[in-house]
Amino acid sequence: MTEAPPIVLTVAGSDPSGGAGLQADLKVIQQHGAYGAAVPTLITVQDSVEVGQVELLPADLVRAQLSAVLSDLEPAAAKAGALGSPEVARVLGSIMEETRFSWVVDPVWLPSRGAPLSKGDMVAAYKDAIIPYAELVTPNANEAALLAEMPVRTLDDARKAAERIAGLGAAAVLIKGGHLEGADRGTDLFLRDGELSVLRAAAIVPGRFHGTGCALSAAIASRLAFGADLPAAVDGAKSWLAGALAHAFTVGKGAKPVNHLWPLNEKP
Ligand code: PXL
Repeated sequence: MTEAPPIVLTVAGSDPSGGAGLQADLKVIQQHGAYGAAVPTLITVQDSVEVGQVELLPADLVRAQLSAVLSDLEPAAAKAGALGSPEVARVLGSIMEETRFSWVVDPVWLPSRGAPLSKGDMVAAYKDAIIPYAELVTPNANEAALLAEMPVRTLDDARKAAERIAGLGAAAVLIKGGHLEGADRGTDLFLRDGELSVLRAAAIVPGRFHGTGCALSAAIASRLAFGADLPAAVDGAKSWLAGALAHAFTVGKGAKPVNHLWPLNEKP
């Protein structure tokens, strides 16, 4: 008989081009050998070049989906990506408060390529309802600046911001340093139990990519689901992501998606 793999739940937006959001998360979860469950929060109209229309799903519909899944399946870990509205964030937060598995929270508010993915005061909703129940929050520098209410331009700023975000109740913080001055792409700042570390990527892969943050947070959640502790899950996910970037291929006219199925679809 087949042994059941751990279940990883993603709560995120739909990217029909398959590079980011829910579709990407499911591929990453599957590549890690886990079983993916997926609750959509919003629908984007997008291709590999840009995000056009964004339609937010009503909070009651997201609540109903979460109730159905969680009253039946038992995830071992979960990730939250784009939530779209403060109402959805508050619905999810009230559910996170009740769950006993770990949540990796990737605050996705402003994609770099087009229409905003959220409306309303997401920062306040995350601070009140989401961050206190997160095992890990993975903001980029811009999102960290909004959460910490300070400019985040350098690695030193990021250190201070990570401490402020931990002060909001997150068990750990990973600030993705891609755009920080004086930090290489792939250099992130990790804060856990008062201990700060600078994590560097195994390799820096040149190019324009789509869905890097989604892939990283889904990989961390998948590794947690298999029982890794958080520092090991973060390190392992970063190495895995370096491979997924190195093996990326073009699918359309815009940025390349990371290779979610790496190393599964490498030719021997
Ligand atoms: O990569 C951030 C992201 C997350 N989720 C959805 C997206 C995007 C970026 O385009 O569309 C649904």
